[in-house]
Amino acid sequence: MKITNAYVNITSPGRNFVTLKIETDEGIHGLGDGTLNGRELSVASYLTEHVIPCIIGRDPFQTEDIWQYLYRGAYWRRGPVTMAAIAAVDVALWDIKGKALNTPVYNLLGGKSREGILVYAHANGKDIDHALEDVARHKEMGFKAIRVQSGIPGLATTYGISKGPGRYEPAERGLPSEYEWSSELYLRHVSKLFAQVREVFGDELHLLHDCHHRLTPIEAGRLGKELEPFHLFWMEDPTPAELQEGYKIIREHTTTPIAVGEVFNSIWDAHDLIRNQWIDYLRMTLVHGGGFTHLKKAADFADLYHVRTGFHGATDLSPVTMAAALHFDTAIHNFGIQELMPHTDETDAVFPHQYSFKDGLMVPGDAPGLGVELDESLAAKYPYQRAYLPVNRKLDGTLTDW
Ligand code: KDG
Ligand code: MG
Repeated sequence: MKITNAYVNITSPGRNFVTLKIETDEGIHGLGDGTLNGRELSVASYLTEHVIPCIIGRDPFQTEDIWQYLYRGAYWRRGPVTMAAIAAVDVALWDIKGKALNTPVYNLLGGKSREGILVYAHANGKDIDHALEDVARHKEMGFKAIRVQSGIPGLATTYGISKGPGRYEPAERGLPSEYEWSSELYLRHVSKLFAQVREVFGDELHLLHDCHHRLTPIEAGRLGKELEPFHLFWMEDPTPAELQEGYKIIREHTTTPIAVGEVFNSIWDAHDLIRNQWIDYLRMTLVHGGGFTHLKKAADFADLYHVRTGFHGATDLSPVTMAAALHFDTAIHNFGIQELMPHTDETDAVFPHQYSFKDGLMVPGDAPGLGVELDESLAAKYPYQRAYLPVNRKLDGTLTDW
């Protein structure tokens, strides 16, 4: 089999998505996601200008060789744009392999290790009462694991909370908006939120929380310690992770499990975190971490150190990534949990898919390949619209991590 054609589709059914379609001489095609929130056109251009010309004529079954060619062959290694582009190719090729062999991708990754994938939902509210209502709503929908975020008294905006009545979406159309931040106000508030959630909902529910890279290591250690009585499933991205040994400080102060890595794009971003056992869950996922070929190696390495996966699954990861993640989650041994932030109905219509949710679990479906398609004529009705993630400033105006 030979790759005969490949092209990028950009569509915005509620938010922007970059999808690579690879076609072959046997009439089989595959899809890969290359969406990088707020930087979508860079990946599209990297694919169109630099990657697609190099893969035409190759055998789509050679996923390892093509991965190495695109990674080592570029000379310039890693980085979110490069790795999202490589991921788009890699995931599309595994989709082709599955379709050609008439089997779901999870069978090519080791077969079923479980019957259903534990997923966590997002509950949020402008204050604790509204957050509690949203937890109740998600519990009613069947979720067994729920991430809880709430507005912080004294701050007009914060991560994870919708500004208006609509659902929360991290990227906003137009140029970046500015949010405000105070670690002091936040730290005063979070344990009150979780004390109430446990009081109202008891001990059964798995609870998660995302600090979204805003604390220093010692602040994160303090927060983790304060949250111990509420036994969280995890505390996510407590501090930026470029300085991996920062996590040693957090680990020394708390037994609250730590998840990190949604902005990682290679195992080298997490090597020290894993081998020193400073984290419990790795969030780097397929679209930003180089696809199945690299993530399988990263997950196998993490398994040796008792680190499990907890893949990023926000709305900026397209249904192609969600399908791919569910195949991966089904097959690997050290799966932990999968994030689920549902897409808009328009997005689900543009990407018809086989995966489904029931009683707190998801399944990828048994269609050959990934079980997700792109309706290109519907996609054409939603042209790209510029959108950015917000930026964050401390109360004195200093720019900080969002
Ligand atoms: O593109 C950024 C979002 O995906 C991110 O803000 C969402 O932190 C996030 C999460 O945990 O889903
Ligand atoms: Mg996060």
